[in-house]
Amino acid sequence: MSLMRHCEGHNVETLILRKPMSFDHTPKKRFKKGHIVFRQGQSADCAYIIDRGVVKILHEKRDLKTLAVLGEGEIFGEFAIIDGKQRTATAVVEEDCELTVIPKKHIEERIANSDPIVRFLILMLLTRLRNTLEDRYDPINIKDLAKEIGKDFSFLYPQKAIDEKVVVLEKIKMESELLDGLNKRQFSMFFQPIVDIETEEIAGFESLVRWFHPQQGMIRPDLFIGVAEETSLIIPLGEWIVHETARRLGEFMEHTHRSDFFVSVNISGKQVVSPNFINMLTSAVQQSGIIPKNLKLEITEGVILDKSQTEKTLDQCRNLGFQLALDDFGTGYSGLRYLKDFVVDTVKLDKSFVQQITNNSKAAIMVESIINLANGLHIPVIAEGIETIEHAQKLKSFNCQFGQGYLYSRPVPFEDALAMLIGKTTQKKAA
Ligand code: G
Ligand code: G
Ligand code: MN
Repeated sequence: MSLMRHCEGHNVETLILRKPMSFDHTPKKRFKKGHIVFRQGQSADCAYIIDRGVVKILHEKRDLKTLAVLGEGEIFGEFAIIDGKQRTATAVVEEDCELTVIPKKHIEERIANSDPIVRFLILMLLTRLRNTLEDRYDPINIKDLAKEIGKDFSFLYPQKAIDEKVVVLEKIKMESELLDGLNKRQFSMFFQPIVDIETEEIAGFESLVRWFHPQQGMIRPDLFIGVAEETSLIIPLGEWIVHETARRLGEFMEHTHRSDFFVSVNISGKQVVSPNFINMLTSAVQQSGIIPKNLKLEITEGVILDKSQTEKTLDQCRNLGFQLALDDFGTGYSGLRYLKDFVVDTVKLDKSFVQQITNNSKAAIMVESIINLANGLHIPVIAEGIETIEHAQKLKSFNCQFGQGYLYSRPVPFEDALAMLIGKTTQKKAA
């Protein structure tokens, strides 16, 4: 039996006498008592906000059970827009109404731009609600829902095809495991040497976080830093990273007498603008007994959130004696402005440029120009992602002072890094 016939079988004149409205883009609509604004089972093209009057929401399968009585300021008709399915119920004017029409497109656009997990949760909720209304139990197919929100979560599982596994919930799971992992000390800092390209001596290290997950083994930061940044987890994680890096820097300093030795630590944009950032840095310095000058803060231009707040805080860091490095230089669009307006101690040339200098003449010209520019400003350049001797030789011919990459060493645990430092030169392609 169709919903319509079922409804007509009931003796509710108002439902039968008046036709449902058709949508014609008028922003305001006025309706008399008894008018059917829309009917259960119809397709939906808008939602409504009640400016005046009362609207009753009825369910036609439950002897016209009243699901809700809505008044001024309330919204209705949004369910079917959100999940793109038919109307879940019928809306009848109970007291003369003035309604503002909210076009489907406006809601759809907001949903499309919202956090995929929020979208997923809303769709799940609506599916459950539809099940309850219809007194049925359709199992909720998470895979289909994931497809509906159209988001590719394969970045969490790059080794697996997206439809092999239900990955939407994996992201929420990861968030909770991250916090647990932090409490259970599953994180560790690795260190990748930064060398003087001319002498191949170690000038410093970049500290890079690793997560040793009890089931999944070692997880690389590009898989979880983004998740941590989307939540506020990056704040406690980032705090641990800074403290641990500072502690290890202290240990390195006991074995090297070079005052210009440094360890650089990646700072996320969200961390810089967190209210406790400067206190956190100074307490890390105090607890580890290091000097701020030996700690270099790597900031990626792309992650800078609140520009003026970020710049203010970075200035404070500079005044406290910390060094600043512009990470992934070349990939953003305001890198040059930062060089002009900021005191930058180091430029880290992104590996996507460096790795093309031997086979792409444009990349080579750009890299040489960036190095000349930085040298002209007396800012040393660290070229990232050096993998071959040819990369290194070319960079040397461009007067690039420092390099980092698999040619010299991969990121390694602290003990291995210390051994390299004490041995003074790098062991090529160490573990
Ligand atoms: O070490 P690996 O190549 O997997 O790092 C990948 C990226 O993850 C780095 O380029 C860096 O942007 C980010 N990353 C690594 N370690 C840290 C860290 O300790 N803190 C932050 N915020 N990002 C990190
Ligand atoms: O923070 P940043 O985005 O600069 O981190 C650099 C990352 O790049 C490090 O985590 C490191 O694991 C990775 N890396 C370092 N050297 C090389 C390299 O020679 N080749 C490639 N592909 N990656 C590298
Ligand atoms: Mn970095």
